[in-house]
Amino acid sequence: MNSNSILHAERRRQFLEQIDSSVAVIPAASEQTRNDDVEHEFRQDSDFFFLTGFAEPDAVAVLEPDRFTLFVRPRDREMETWNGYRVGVEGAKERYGADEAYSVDDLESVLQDRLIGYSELYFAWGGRLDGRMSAVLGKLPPLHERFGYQVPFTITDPTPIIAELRLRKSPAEIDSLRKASAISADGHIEAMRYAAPGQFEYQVQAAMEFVFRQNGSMRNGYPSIVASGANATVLHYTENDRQMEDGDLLLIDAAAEFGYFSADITRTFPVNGRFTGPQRAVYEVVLAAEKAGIAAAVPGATMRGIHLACTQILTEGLVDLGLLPLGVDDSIGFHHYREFFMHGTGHWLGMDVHDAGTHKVAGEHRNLEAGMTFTVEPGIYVRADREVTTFHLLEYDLDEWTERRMTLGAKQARSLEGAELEKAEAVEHTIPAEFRGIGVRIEDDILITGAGNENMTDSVPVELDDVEALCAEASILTRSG
Ligand SMILES: [Mn+2]
Repeated sequence: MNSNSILHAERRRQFLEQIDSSVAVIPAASEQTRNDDVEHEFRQDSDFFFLTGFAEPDAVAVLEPDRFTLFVRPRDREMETWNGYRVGVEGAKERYGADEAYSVDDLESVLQDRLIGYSELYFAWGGRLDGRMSAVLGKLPPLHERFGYQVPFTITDPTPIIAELRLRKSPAEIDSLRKASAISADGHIEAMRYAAPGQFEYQVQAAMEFVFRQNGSMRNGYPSIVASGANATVLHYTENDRQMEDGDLLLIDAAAEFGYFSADITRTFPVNGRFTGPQRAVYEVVLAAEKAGIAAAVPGATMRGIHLACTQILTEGLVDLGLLPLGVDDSIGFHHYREFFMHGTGHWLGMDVHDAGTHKVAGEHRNLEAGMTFTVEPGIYVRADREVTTFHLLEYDLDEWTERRMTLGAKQARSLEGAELEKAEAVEHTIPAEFRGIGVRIEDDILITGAGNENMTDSVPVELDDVEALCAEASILTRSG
């Protein structure tokens, strides 16, 4: 075993400790057809990769207290000629530390035998293995009835256990995340140099992603958002097909993946290299809010605490800019800031850009610990098409509304929200024209340390003067047109 497979073996040991002499069946991801015999780019399921380090599709891992078994696609000369190399059964043992390995075609027969003797099975229903697992499990009760074999009648989802392990990053994982952050930062820096009026958003994307690849990242952590002008007010805009104009801001939310860990950076800068007055004013508010959020990110704090710190500063700024009708306290109590800042301040970051882990433990906001990594990303988005906005004078608990959205579903929750707001008094407020169509988000990747935090992505400038200076630098790449 190499050092990499030792890392995965240690994770399996930690996982097995949590499931206490039971057995777990963990499936890999499958390829998804794009069209005909062309597949979408494959990326292994993060939980599966976390425990195995094995990157091929269709595999299954079986974890027992004293045995690690991998089911893999068998070597097949013809298939490999067409579709690429397979590690195969022997390679699974030699290179991935499997005690035993089989062709995935033999899953049912081997698994049926393997599950006998256990009273509890860890397996997540709802995936591609459902059919094959129910076939195996359906054959077990008769063996119990006829021969008295112990078979697993309890089936437990292992996902929350793996999520807890993924939430706290080991030193090796932090190294990968730092590397992903550094590569992503370099890409953003190049994007600021490259962007210019007349270029298309996707051309800036290509310049940035060139740097990602050149610096050793095989793929992005998520689809790049390259949103100019009013596109920046669309949170998950990924068309990236607009031709940029003089005077636009460009919001880029993009990051590289390295060693199966993804960074997550957003920067917003002027396409022509100079912020206008209104752009500058909005940007300064978002930057101050981001700094307040990062300052609040210390051991023992909570993601909610960071959100409140950001929201306070952001709302003060929105009031100063004349974007809100009332004072700061009312704007927070009535959640009027949500008209312009409608998302959370951050999320866990790791193998997945929105990484595994709950925000609450036993109903309470989770305390931050050294080794946890997440984003801080306030934003202000002023719709281009809304001259007058209605602000309702209804005080409500954002936690309760969020919970209701989770339990009832967005559609039903929204209609309840609508009905409650409808009954409340409201004020109409004209949105100052100079701010309409401006969207600004600033996002960095934070690691909680023993003493406070480390901003892993602070090599991309955020101060207005530094951003303008960087925009004025020459790109390493040539522009077309
Ligand atoms: Mn993010």
